[in-house]
Amino acid sequence: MPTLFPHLHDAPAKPALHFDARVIEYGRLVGLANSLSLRIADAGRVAVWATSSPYTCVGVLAALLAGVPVVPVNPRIGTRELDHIVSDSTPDLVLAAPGDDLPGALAALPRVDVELTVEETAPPVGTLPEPGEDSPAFIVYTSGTTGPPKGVVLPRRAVAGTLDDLADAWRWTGDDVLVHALPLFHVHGLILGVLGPLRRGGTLRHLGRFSPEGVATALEEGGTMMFGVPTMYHRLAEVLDAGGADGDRLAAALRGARLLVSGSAALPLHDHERITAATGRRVVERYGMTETLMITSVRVDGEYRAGTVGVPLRSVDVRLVDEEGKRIEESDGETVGEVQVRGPNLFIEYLGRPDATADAFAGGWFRTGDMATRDADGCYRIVGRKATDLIKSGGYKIGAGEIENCLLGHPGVAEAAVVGEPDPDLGERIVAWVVPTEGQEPPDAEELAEHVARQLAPHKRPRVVRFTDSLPRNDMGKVVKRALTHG
Ligand code: MLC
Ligand code: AMP
Repeated sequence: MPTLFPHLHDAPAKPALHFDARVIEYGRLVGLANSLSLRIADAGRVAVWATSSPYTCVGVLAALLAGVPVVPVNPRIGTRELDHIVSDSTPDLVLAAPGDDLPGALAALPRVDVELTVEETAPPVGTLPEPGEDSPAFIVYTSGTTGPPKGVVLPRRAVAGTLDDLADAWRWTGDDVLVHALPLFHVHGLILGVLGPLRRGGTLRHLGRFSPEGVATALEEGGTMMFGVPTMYHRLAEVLDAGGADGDRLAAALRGARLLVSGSAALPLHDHERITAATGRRVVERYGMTETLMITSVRVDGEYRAGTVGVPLRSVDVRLVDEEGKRIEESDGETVGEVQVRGPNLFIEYLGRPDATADAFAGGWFRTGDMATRDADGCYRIVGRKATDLIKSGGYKIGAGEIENCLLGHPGVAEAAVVGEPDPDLGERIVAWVVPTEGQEPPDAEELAEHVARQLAPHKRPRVVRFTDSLPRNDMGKVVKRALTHG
Protein backbone atom coordinates (compact mmCIF):
# COMPACT_ATOMS: atom_id res chain seq x y z
CA MET A 1 0.00 0.00 0.00
CA PRO A 2 1.30 3.49 -0.76
CA THR A 3 2.18 5.52 2.29
CA LEU A 4 1.56 9.23 2.65
CA PHE A 5 4.72 9.66 4.72
CA PRO A 6 7.60 7.54 3.44
CA HIS A 7 10.13 9.37 5.62
CA LEU A 8 8.50 8.32 8.86
CA HIS A 9 9.92 4.86 8.21
CA ASP A 10 13.53 5.98 8.16
CA ALA A 11 12.87 8.72 10.77
CA PRO A 12 15.68 11.14 9.89
CA ALA A 13 17.54 12.48 12.97
CA LYS A 14 16.30 16.06 12.66
CA PRO A 15 13.39 18.28 13.63
CA ALA A 16 10.08 17.54 11.94
CA LEU A 17 8.08 20.25 13.73
CA HIS A 18 9.29 23.44 15.33
CA PHE A 19 6.79 25.69 17.17
CA ASP A 20 8.42 28.36 19.35
CA ALA A 21 10.54 26.54 21.90
CA ARG A 22 8.95 23.18 21.07
CA VAL A 23 10.92 21.01 18.68
CA ILE A 24 9.75 17.51 17.78
CA GLU A 25 12.27 15.29 16.00
CA TYR A 26 11.15 12.66 13.51
CA GLY A 27 11.83 9.79 15.89
CA ARG A 28 9.59 11.27 18.57
CA LEU A 29 6.91 12.26 16.06
CA VAL A 30 6.70 8.68 14.81
CA GLY A 31 6.23 7.38 18.36
CA LEU A 32 3.63 10.01 19.23
CA ALA A 33 1.57 9.68 16.09
CA ASN A 34 1.76 5.91 16.10
CA SER A 35 0.54 5.37 19.63
CA LEU A 36 -2.29 7.85 19.08
CA SER A 37 -3.23 6.19 15.78
CA LEU A 38 -3.78 2.87 17.57
CA ARG A 39 -6.12 4.58 20.05
CA ILE A 40 -8.35 6.11 17.40
CA ALA A 41 -8.20 3.46 14.67
CA ASP A 42 -11.80 2.36 15.18
CA ALA A 43 -13.26 5.83 14.57
CA GLY A 44 -15.08 6.49 11.30
CA ARG A 45 -14.04 10.18 11.32
CA VAL A 46 -12.34 12.50 13.79
CA ALA A 47 -12.63 16.21 14.37
CA VAL A 48 -9.35 17.94 15.17
CA TRP A 49 -9.38 21.14 17.24
CA ALA A 50 -6.94 22.79 14.90
CA THR A 51 -5.02 25.30 17.00
CA SER A 52 -1.73 26.57 15.58
CA SER A 53 0.24 24.07 17.62
CA PRO A 54 2.12 20.76 17.37
CA TYR A 55 -0.94 19.04 18.92
CA THR A 56 -2.81 19.64 15.67
CA CYS A 57 0.04 18.22 13.59
CA VAL A 58 0.38 15.10 15.73
CA GLY A 59 -3.40 14.59 15.83
CA VAL A 60 -3.78 14.90 12.06
CA LEU A 61 -0.79 12.68 11.38
CA ALA A 62 -2.10 10.00 13.74
CA ALA A 63 -5.50 10.00 12.08
CA LEU A 64 -3.97 9.74 8.62
CA LEU A 65 -1.74 6.85 9.72
CA ALA A 66 -4.83 5.13 11.12
CA GLY A 67 -6.74 5.78 7.89
CA VAL A 68 -9.34 7.87 9.72
CA PRO A 69 -10.57 10.97 7.84
CA VAL A 70 -9.94 14.29 9.57
CA VAL A 71 -12.34 17.21 9.96
CA PRO A 72 -10.16 20.19 10.94
CA VAL A 73 -12.01 22.77 13.04
CA ASN A 74 -11.09 26.46 13.34
CA PRO A 75 -10.51 27.05 17.07
CA ARG A 76 -12.18 30.46 16.75
CA ILE A 77 -15.27 29.06 15.12
CA GLY A 78 -18.65 30.48 16.16
CA THR A 79 -21.53 28.44 17.52
CA ARG A 80 -23.73 28.39 14.44
CA GLU A 81 -20.95 27.29 12.10
CA LEU A 82 -19.64 24.70 14.53
CA ASP A 83 -23.10 23.17 15.01
CA HIS A 84 -23.39 22.85 11.26
CA ILE A 85 -19.96 21.26 10.79
CA VAL A 86 -20.44 18.74 13.59
CA SER A 87 -23.94 17.70 12.54
CA ASP A 88 -22.91 17.54 8.87
CA SER A 89 -19.70 15.55 9.29
CA THR A 90 -20.73 13.45 12.33
CA PRO A 91 -17.25 12.83 13.79
CA ASP A 92 -16.99 9.95 16.28
CA LEU A 93 -14.55 11.79 18.48
CA VAL A 94 -12.49 14.93 18.80
CA LEU A 95 -8.73 15.26 19.16
CA ALA A 96 -7.48 18.21 21.18
CA ALA A 97 -4.57 19.33 23.33
CA PRO A 98 -4.91 18.41 27.00
CA GLY A 99 -6.60 21.25 28.84
CA ASP A 100 -8.05 22.98 25.76
CA ASP A 101 -11.62 24.10 26.40
CA LEU A 102 -13.94 22.86 23.66
CA PRO A 103 -17.21 24.58 22.77
CA GLY A 104 -20.68 22.93 22.97
CA ALA A 105 -21.00 20.69 19.94
CA LEU A 106 -17.42 19.40 20.27
CA ALA A 107 -17.52 19.10 24.07
CA ALA A 108 -20.43 16.71 23.58
CA LEU A 109 -18.24 14.27 21.59
CA PRO A 110 -15.92 11.65 23.09
CA ARG A 111 -12.53 13.31 23.45
CA VAL A 112 -9.02 11.93 23.04
CA ASP A 113 -6.18 14.15 24.22
CA VAL A 114 -3.13 14.45 21.96
CA GLU A 115 0.00 13.86 24.02
CA LEU A 116 3.45 15.24 23.24
CA THR A 117 5.38 12.84 25.46
CA VAL A 118 6.30 9.45 24.01
CA GLU A 119 5.39 6.26 25.75
CA GLU A 120 8.33 3.89 26.18
CA THR A 121 6.46 1.16 24.38
CA ALA A 122 5.44 3.19 21.34
CA PRO A 123 5.02 0.76 18.47
CA PRO A 124 7.00 1.32 15.26
CA VAL A 125 5.34 3.07 12.34
CA GLY A 126 3.58 0.81 9.88
CA THR A 127 1.74 -1.09 12.58
CA LEU A 128 -1.54 -0.17 10.99
CA PRO A 129 -1.95 -0.67 7.25
CA GLU A 130 -2.66 2.65 5.50
CA PRO A 131 -5.80 2.55 3.37
CA GLY A 132 -5.92 2.88 -0.41
CA GLU A 133 -5.45 6.08 -2.35
CA ASP A 134 -9.14 6.59 -3.04
CA SER A 135 -10.17 6.64 0.58
CA PRO A 136 -10.88 10.01 2.17
CA ALA A 137 -8.14 11.82 4.07
CA PHE A 138 -9.90 15.08 4.94
CA ILE A 139 -13.25 16.80 5.05
CA VAL A 140 -12.47 20.51 4.79
CA TYR A 141 -15.33 23.00 5.06
CA THR A 142 -15.48 25.74 2.45
CA SER A 143 -17.95 28.58 1.87
CA GLY A 144 -20.24 28.74 -1.11
CA THR A 145 -22.26 31.71 -2.34
CA THR A 146 -25.33 30.76 -0.32
CA GLY A 147 -26.10 28.56 2.67
CA PRO A 148 -23.73 27.05 5.19
CA PRO A 149 -20.23 25.81 4.23
CA LYS A 150 -19.90 22.51 2.36
CA GLY A 151 -17.63 19.65 3.42
CA VAL A 152 -15.05 18.97 0.70
CA VAL A 153 -14.04 15.29 0.84
CA LEU A 154 -10.40 14.97 -0.23
CA PRO A 155 -8.89 11.57 -1.04
CA ARG A 156 -5.40 10.52 0.03
CA ARG A 157 -4.40 10.39 -3.64
CA ALA A 158 -5.09 14.13 -4.01
CA VAL A 159 -2.98 15.01 -0.98
CA ALA A 160 0.00 12.91 -2.07
CA GLY A 161 -0.31 14.00 -5.70
CA THR A 162 -0.48 17.72 -5.06
CA LEU A 163 2.49 17.63 -2.67
CA ASP A 164 4.59 15.70 -5.18
CA ASP A 165 3.57 18.05 -7.98
CA LEU A 166 4.68 21.02 -5.88
CA ALA A 167 7.96 19.28 -5.07
CA ASP A 168 8.52 18.97 -8.80
CA ALA A 169 7.68 22.63 -9.48
CA TRP A 170 9.69 24.02 -6.58
CA ARG A 171 12.48 21.43 -6.15
CA TRP A 172 11.09 20.98 -2.66
CA THR A 173 13.19 18.44 -0.75
CA GLY A 174 13.84 17.07 2.72
CA ASP A 175 16.56 19.68 3.15
CA ASP A 176 14.01 22.47 3.16
CA VAL A 177 12.87 24.20 6.32
CA LEU A 178 9.45 25.72 5.64
CA VAL A 179 8.47 28.83 7.59
CA HIS A 180 4.84 29.92 7.90
CA ALA A 181 2.19 31.31 10.21
CA LEU A 182 -0.92 30.05 8.42
CA PRO A 183 -3.91 28.66 10.28
CA LEU A 184 -4.01 24.85 10.41
CA PHE A 185 -7.65 24.22 9.45
CA HIS A 186 -7.40 24.89 5.71
CA VAL A 187 -5.60 23.53 2.69
CA HIS A 188 -2.84 26.13 2.62
CA GLY A 189 -1.58 25.92 6.21
CA LEU A 190 -2.41 22.29 6.95
CA ILE A 191 -2.19 20.19 3.80
CA LEU A 192 0.58 22.13 2.07
CA GLY A 193 2.18 23.68 5.13
CA VAL A 194 2.27 20.73 7.54
CA LEU A 195 1.93 17.59 5.43
CA GLY A 196 4.24 19.01 2.74
CA PRO A 197 7.37 19.08 4.92
CA LEU A 198 6.45 15.75 6.51
CA ARG A 199 6.00 14.02 3.13
CA ARG A 200 9.40 15.33 2.00
CA GLY A 201 11.17 14.47 5.25
CA GLY A 202 11.87 18.17 5.86
CA THR A 203 11.06 20.57 8.67
CA LEU A 204 8.15 22.88 9.44
CA ARG A 205 8.86 25.97 11.47
CA HIS A 206 5.51 27.46 12.47
CA LEU A 207 5.37 30.95 13.95
CA GLY A 208 2.15 30.50 15.95
CA ARG A 209 0.94 33.85 14.70
CA PHE A 210 2.15 36.00 11.86
CA SER A 211 4.54 38.88 12.42
CA PRO A 212 7.25 40.32 10.18
CA GLU A 213 9.78 40.00 13.05
CA GLY A 214 8.86 36.34 13.48
CA VAL A 215 9.43 35.74 9.76
CA ALA A 216 12.82 37.48 9.92
CA THR A 217 13.96 35.43 12.91
CA ALA A 218 12.84 32.10 11.46
CA LEU A 219 14.54 32.78 8.13
CA GLU A 220 17.73 33.96 9.87
CA GLU A 221 17.74 30.72 11.84
CA GLY A 222 17.75 28.47 8.80
CA GLY A 223 14.36 28.73 7.10
CA THR A 224 14.68 28.06 3.37
CA MET A 225 11.08 28.54 2.18
CA MET A 226 8.14 30.67 3.23
CA PHE A 227 4.41 30.26 2.57
CA GLY A 228 1.97 33.11 3.05
CA VAL A 229 -1.28 34.66 1.90
CA PRO A 230 -1.06 38.04 0.11
CA THR A 231 -2.06 39.94 3.28
CA MET A 232 1.11 38.61 4.94
CA TYR A 233 3.31 39.61 2.00
CA HIS A 234 1.61 43.03 1.98
CA ARG A 235 2.55 43.45 5.64
CA LEU A 236 6.14 42.39 4.88
CA ALA A 237 6.23 44.91 2.01
CA GLU A 238 5.09 47.66 4.39
CA VAL A 239 7.98 46.93 6.75
CA LEU A 240 10.45 46.78 3.86
CA ASP A 241 9.12 50.09 2.56
CA ALA A 242 9.45 51.76 5.93
CA GLY A 243 13.15 50.85 5.88
CA GLY A 244 15.19 51.48 9.02
CA ALA A 245 16.73 48.70 11.06
CA ASP A 246 13.60 46.51 10.92
CA GLY A 247 13.28 46.90 7.16
CA ASP A 248 16.96 46.17 6.58
CA ARG A 249 16.87 43.12 8.80
CA LEU A 250 13.76 41.74 7.10
CA ALA A 251 15.22 42.39 3.64
CA ALA A 252 18.38 40.46 4.53
CA ALA A 253 16.36 37.56 5.95
CA LEU A 254 14.11 37.32 2.88
CA ARG A 255 17.15 37.48 0.62
CA GLY A 256 18.50 34.41 2.40
CA ALA A 257 15.43 32.30 1.64
CA ARG A 258 15.43 29.90 -1.30
CA LEU A 259 11.76 30.33 -2.12
CA LEU A 260 8.95 32.72 -1.14
CA VAL A 261 5.52 31.39 -2.09
CA SER A 262 2.21 33.27 -2.07
CA GLY A 263 -1.23 31.78 -2.60
CA SER A 264 -4.92 31.62 -1.63
CA ALA A 265 -5.60 34.97 -3.33
CA ALA A 266 -3.94 37.28 -5.84
CA LEU A 267 -0.79 39.08 -4.72
CA PRO A 268 -1.06 42.64 -6.09
CA LEU A 269 1.66 43.70 -8.50
CA HIS A 270 2.60 46.61 -6.26
CA ASP A 271 3.50 44.24 -3.41
CA HIS A 272 5.42 41.94 -5.78
CA GLU A 273 7.42 44.96 -6.92
CA ARG A 274 8.09 46.36 -3.47
CA ILE A 275 9.40 43.01 -2.21
CA THR A 276 11.58 42.48 -5.27
CA ALA A 277 12.96 46.03 -5.10
CA ALA A 278 13.96 45.62 -1.45
CA THR A 279 15.26 42.05 -1.53
CA GLY A 280 16.04 41.10 -5.11
CA ARG A 281 13.76 38.09 -4.54
CA ARG A 282 10.69 37.25 -6.58
CA VAL A 283 7.61 35.90 -4.85
CA VAL A 284 6.36 32.76 -6.57
CA GLU A 285 2.58 32.46 -6.89
CA ARG A 286 0.68 29.22 -7.00
CA TYR A 287 -3.03 28.86 -7.56
CA GLY A 288 -5.42 26.32 -6.12
CA MET A 289 -8.64 25.65 -4.35
CA THR A 290 -9.93 23.48 -1.54
CA GLU A 291 -11.76 21.22 -4.02
CA THR A 292 -8.83 20.84 -6.40
CA LEU A 293 -5.76 21.34 -4.21
CA MET A 294 -3.07 22.93 -6.34
CA ILE A 295 -3.68 23.66 -10.01
CA THR A 296 -0.84 25.85 -11.33
CA SER A 297 2.40 27.35 -10.09
CA VAL A 298 5.28 29.44 -11.24
CA ARG A 299 8.13 26.93 -11.52
CA VAL A 300 11.58 27.56 -10.10
CA ASP A 301 13.10 26.33 -13.37
CA GLY A 302 10.66 28.30 -15.53
CA GLU A 303 10.56 31.83 -16.75
CA TYR A 304 9.34 34.26 -14.12
CA ARG A 305 6.58 36.74 -14.79
CA ALA A 306 5.01 38.70 -11.93
CA GLY A 307 1.25 38.63 -11.83
CA THR A 308 0.82 35.17 -13.31
CA VAL A 309 0.08 32.01 -11.36
CA GLY A 310 2.34 29.99 -13.63
CA VAL A 311 1.71 26.80 -15.56
CA PRO A 312 -0.38 23.69 -14.79
CA LEU A 313 1.24 21.29 -12.33
CA ARG A 314 2.54 18.12 -13.97
CA SER A 315 -0.43 15.85 -13.25
CA VAL A 316 -3.18 18.44 -13.64
CA ASP A 317 -5.21 19.15 -16.80
CA VAL A 318 -6.36 22.76 -17.07
CA ARG A 319 -8.58 24.34 -19.71
CA LEU A 320 -10.29 27.68 -20.25
CA VAL A 321 -13.93 27.64 -21.27
CA ASP A 322 -16.12 30.41 -22.72
CA GLU A 323 -19.65 31.33 -21.67
CA GLU A 324 -21.17 28.70 -23.98
CA GLY A 325 -19.02 26.00 -22.41
CA LYS A 326 -16.70 25.82 -25.44
CA ARG A 327 -12.99 25.24 -24.90
CA ILE A 328 -10.86 28.32 -25.60
CA GLU A 329 -7.89 27.40 -27.77
CA GLU A 330 -6.24 30.84 -27.84
CA SER A 331 -3.14 31.41 -25.75
CA ASP A 332 -3.03 35.11 -26.46
CA GLY A 333 -2.92 36.47 -22.92
CA GLU A 334 -6.22 38.23 -23.59
CA THR A 335 -9.13 35.88 -24.11
CA VAL A 336 -10.82 35.36 -20.76
CA GLY A 337 -12.49 32.09 -19.81
CA GLU A 338 -13.41 30.05 -16.78
CA VAL A 339 -10.66 27.80 -15.41
CA GLN A 340 -11.72 24.15 -15.41
CA VAL A 341 -9.64 21.34 -13.97
CA ARG A 342 -9.23 17.55 -14.24
CA GLY A 343 -6.77 15.26 -12.52
CA PRO A 344 -5.85 13.12 -9.53
CA ASN A 345 -5.75 16.21 -7.29
CA LEU A 346 -9.55 16.61 -7.28
CA PHE A 347 -11.92 16.08 -4.35
CA ILE A 348 -14.35 13.17 -4.26
CA GLU A 349 -17.57 15.02 -3.42
CA TYR A 350 -19.24 17.60 -1.21
CA LEU A 351 -20.25 15.56 1.80
CA GLY A 352 -23.91 14.57 1.57
CA ARG A 353 -24.53 17.01 -1.30
CA PRO A 354 -24.79 15.03 -4.57
CA ASP A 355 -26.65 17.98 -6.14
CA ALA A 356 -23.89 20.46 -5.39
CA THR A 357 -21.24 17.93 -6.44
CA ALA A 358 -22.92 17.35 -9.81
CA ASP A 359 -23.35 21.11 -10.34
CA ALA A 360 -19.65 21.69 -9.79
CA PHE A 361 -18.65 19.58 -12.82
CA ALA A 362 -19.02 20.01 -16.57
CA GLY A 363 -18.36 16.74 -18.42
CA GLY A 364 -15.80 15.50 -15.90
CA TRP A 365 -14.12 18.91 -15.53
CA PHE A 366 -14.37 20.78 -12.22
CA ARG A 367 -15.59 24.35 -12.70
CA THR A 368 -13.50 26.62 -10.48
CA GLY A 369 -15.54 29.80 -11.03
CA ASP A 370 -12.25 31.65 -11.52
CA MET A 371 -11.75 33.66 -14.72
CA ALA A 372 -8.32 33.70 -16.35
CA THR A 373 -6.27 34.25 -19.48
CA ARG A 374 -3.42 32.08 -20.84
CA ASP A 375 -0.38 33.45 -22.61
CA ALA A 376 1.78 31.91 -25.32
CA ASP A 377 4.02 30.20 -22.74
CA GLY A 378 1.02 28.54 -21.11
CA CYS A 379 1.10 30.84 -18.06
CA TYR A 380 -2.26 31.58 -16.48
CA ARG A 381 -3.32 34.95 -15.11
CA ILE A 382 -6.36 35.04 -12.81
CA VAL A 383 -8.43 38.08 -13.69
CA GLY A 384 -11.54 37.65 -11.57
CA ARG A 385 -14.25 35.41 -10.27
CA LYS A 386 -17.66 34.49 -11.68
CA ALA A 387 -19.57 34.89 -8.41
CA THR A 388 -19.78 38.34 -6.83
CA ASP A 389 -21.12 36.58 -3.75
CA LEU A 390 -17.74 35.05 -2.88
CA ILE A 391 -15.34 37.27 -0.98
CA LYS A 392 -11.63 36.58 -0.43
CA SER A 393 -10.48 38.43 2.66
CA GLY A 394 -7.06 37.80 4.16
CA GLY A 395 -6.91 34.66 1.98
CA TYR A 396 -10.10 33.22 3.50
CA LYS A 397 -13.00 32.42 1.18
CA ILE A 398 -16.22 33.79 2.64
CA GLY A 399 -19.74 33.44 1.26
CA ALA A 400 -21.85 36.61 1.30
CA GLY A 401 -25.04 34.57 1.81
CA GLU A 402 -23.70 32.95 4.93
CA ILE A 403 -23.09 36.35 6.55
CA GLU A 404 -26.40 37.77 5.31
CA ASN A 405 -28.28 34.86 6.90
CA CYS A 406 -26.43 35.41 10.11
CA LEU A 407 -27.17 39.16 10.13
CA LEU A 408 -30.84 38.48 9.44
CA GLY A 409 -30.87 36.46 12.66
CA HIS A 410 -30.24 39.70 14.57
CA PRO A 411 -33.48 41.34 15.77
CA GLY A 412 -32.35 44.80 14.65
CA VAL A 413 -31.81 43.74 11.01
CA ALA A 414 -34.68 43.72 8.51
CA GLU A 415 -32.62 43.27 5.32
CA ALA A 416 -28.93 42.70 4.67
CA ALA A 417 -26.60 42.54 1.68
CA VAL A 418 -22.92 41.70 2.01
CA VAL A 419 -20.28 42.63 -0.53
CA GLY A 420 -16.49 42.65 -0.81
CA GLU A 421 -14.73 45.96 -1.38
CA PRO A 422 -11.08 46.34 -2.37
CA ASP A 423 -8.76 46.59 0.63
CA PRO A 424 -5.00 47.15 0.40
CA ASP A 425 -4.29 44.83 3.32
CA LEU A 426 -6.96 42.11 3.14
CA GLY A 427 -7.47 42.09 -0.63
CA GLU A 428 -11.18 42.49 -0.02
CA ARG A 429 -12.93 43.71 3.11
CA ILE A 430 -16.39 42.53 4.10
CA VAL A 431 -18.95 45.32 3.92
CA ALA A 432 -22.49 44.79 5.21
CA TRP A 433 -25.37 46.97 4.00
CA VAL A 434 -28.17 46.81 6.54
CA VAL A 435 -31.77 47.98 6.55
CA PRO A 436 -32.67 48.30 10.24
CA THR A 437 -35.92 46.87 11.57
CA GLU A 438 -38.68 49.47 11.32
CA GLY A 439 -39.55 51.36 14.45
CA GLN A 440 -36.28 50.40 16.16
CA GLU A 441 -33.03 52.27 16.71
CA PRO A 442 -30.44 50.90 14.22
CA PRO A 443 -28.22 48.36 15.97
CA ASP A 444 -24.67 49.35 16.75
CA ALA A 445 -22.22 48.45 13.94
CA GLU A 446 -19.77 46.87 16.39
CA GLU A 447 -22.57 44.78 17.87
CA LEU A 448 -23.42 43.41 14.42
CA ALA A 449 -19.77 42.57 13.74
CA GLU A 450 -19.62 40.86 17.12
CA HIS A 451 -22.81 38.91 16.34
CA VAL A 452 -21.23 37.49 13.15
CA ALA A 453 -17.88 36.80 14.87
CA ARG A 454 -19.69 34.84 17.61
CA GLN A 455 -21.97 32.86 15.29
CA LEU A 456 -19.55 32.16 12.42
CA ALA A 457 -15.89 33.13 13.00
CA PRO A 458 -14.02 36.40 13.62
CA HIS A 459 -12.59 36.52 10.08
CA LYS A 460 -16.16 36.54 8.70
CA ARG A 461 -17.20 39.65 10.63
CA PRO A 462 -18.04 42.77 8.59
CA ARG A 463 -15.26 45.33 8.79
CA VAL A 464 -17.69 48.05 7.73
CA VAL A 465 -21.45 48.29 8.34
CA ARG A 466 -23.50 50.79 6.33
CA PHE A 467 -27.10 51.53 7.18
CA THR A 468 -29.60 52.33 4.45
CA ASP A 469 -33.36 52.72 4.07
CA SER A 470 -33.62 50.22 1.25
CA LEU A 471 -31.43 47.93 -0.85
CA PRO A 472 -31.21 48.41 -4.63
CA ARG A 473 -33.24 45.64 -6.26
CA ASN A 474 -33.94 44.65 -9.86
CA ASP A 475 -37.35 43.87 -11.35
CA MET A 476 -37.14 40.35 -9.95
CA GLY A 477 -36.60 41.73 -6.44
CA LYS A 478 -32.99 40.51 -6.36
CA VAL A 479 -30.43 42.80 -4.70
CA VAL A 480 -28.18 44.47 -7.29
CA LYS A 481 -24.83 44.06 -5.56
CA ARG A 482 -22.89 45.91 -8.20
CA ALA A 483 -24.83 49.07 -7.28
CA LEU A 484 -23.56 48.63 -3.72
CA THR A 485 -19.91 48.16 -4.64
CA HIS A 486 -19.78 50.95 -7.20
CA GLY A 487 -21.44 53.65 -5.17
C1 MLC B 1 -11.51 41.95 16.03
N1 MLC B 1 -11.35 40.69 16.44
C2 MLC B 1 -12.56 40.25 16.75
C3 MLC B 1 -13.49 41.30 16.52
N2 MLC B 1 -12.79 42.31 16.06
N3 MLC B 1 -12.98 39.10 17.21
C4 MLC B 1 -14.29 38.96 17.48
N4 MLC B 1 -15.20 39.91 17.26
C5 MLC B 1 -14.87 41.10 16.80
N5 MLC B 1 -15.78 42.02 16.59
C6 MLC B 1 -10.05 40.00 16.54
C7 MLC B 1 -9.83 38.66 15.96
O1 MLC B 1 -10.30 37.63 16.73
C8 MLC B 1 -8.29 38.61 15.93
O2 MLC B 1 -7.78 38.44 17.22
C9 MLC B 1 -8.00 39.98 15.43
O3 MLC B 1 -9.11 40.76 15.80
C10 MLC B 1 -7.80 40.06 13.94
O4 MLC B 1 -8.41 38.95 13.30
P1 MLC B 1 -8.50 38.65 11.74
O5 MLC B 1 -9.84 38.96 11.27
O6 MLC B 1 -8.06 37.27 11.47
O7 MLC B 1 -7.54 39.66 10.99
P2 MLC B 1 -6.01 39.76 10.90
O8 MLC B 1 -5.30 39.62 12.15
O9 MLC B 1 -5.86 41.04 10.22
O10 MLC B 1 -5.57 38.52 10.02
C11 MLC B 1 -4.80 38.59 8.89
C12 MLC B 1 -4.24 37.22 8.53
C13 MLC B 1 -5.40 36.21 8.53
C14 MLC B 1 -3.62 37.32 7.19
C15 MLC B 1 -3.20 36.82 9.57
O11 MLC B 1 -6.42 36.71 7.68
C16 MLC B 1 -4.98 34.84 8.12
O12 MLC B 1 -4.38 34.09 8.89
N6 MLC B 1 -5.30 34.43 6.86
C17 MLC B 1 -4.96 33.13 6.31
C18 MLC B 1 -6.13 32.54 5.60
C19 MLC B 1 -5.81 31.17 4.97
O13 MLC B 1 -5.02 30.42 5.49
N7 MLC B 1 -6.42 30.87 3.83
C20 MLC B 1 -6.16 29.65 3.11
C21 MLC B 1 -7.45 29.00 2.65
S1 MLC B 1 -7.04 27.57 1.63
P3 MLC B 1 -6.23 38.25 17.55
O14 MLC B 1 -6.18 37.75 18.96
O15 MLC B 1 -5.70 37.28 16.54
O16 MLC B 1 -5.62 39.60 17.37
C22 MLC B 1 -7.09 28.17 0.06
C23 MLC B 1 -6.59 27.33 -1.05
C24 MLC B 1 -5.32 27.90 -1.50
O17 MLC B 1 -7.38 29.30 -0.15
O18 MLC B 1 -5.15 28.18 -2.71
O19 MLC B 1 -4.47 28.10 -0.64
P1 AMP C 1 -10.59 28.27 -1.21
O1 AMP C 1 -11.92 27.88 -1.70
O2 AMP C 1 -10.58 28.93 0.12
O3 AMP C 1 -9.72 27.11 -1.29
O4 AMP C 1 -10.07 29.37 -2.19
C1 AMP C 1 -9.82 29.08 -3.54
C2 AMP C 1 -9.83 30.32 -4.35
O5 AMP C 1 -8.74 31.17 -3.98
C3 AMP C 1 -9.63 30.09 -5.81
O6 AMP C 1 -10.82 29.69 -6.45
C4 AMP C 1 -9.13 31.46 -6.28
O7 AMP C 1 -10.22 32.34 -6.47
C5 AMP C 1 -8.33 31.94 -5.08
N1 AMP C 1 -6.87 31.80 -5.27
C6 AMP C 1 -6.05 30.85 -4.74
N2 AMP C 1 -4.77 31.09 -5.11
C7 AMP C 1 -4.78 32.21 -5.89
C8 AMP C 1 -3.77 32.97 -6.57
N3 AMP C 1 -2.47 32.67 -6.50
N4 AMP C 1 -4.18 34.05 -7.28
C9 AMP C 1 -5.48 34.40 -7.34
N5 AMP C 1 -6.46 33.72 -6.71
C10 AMP C 1 -6.12 32.64 -5.99
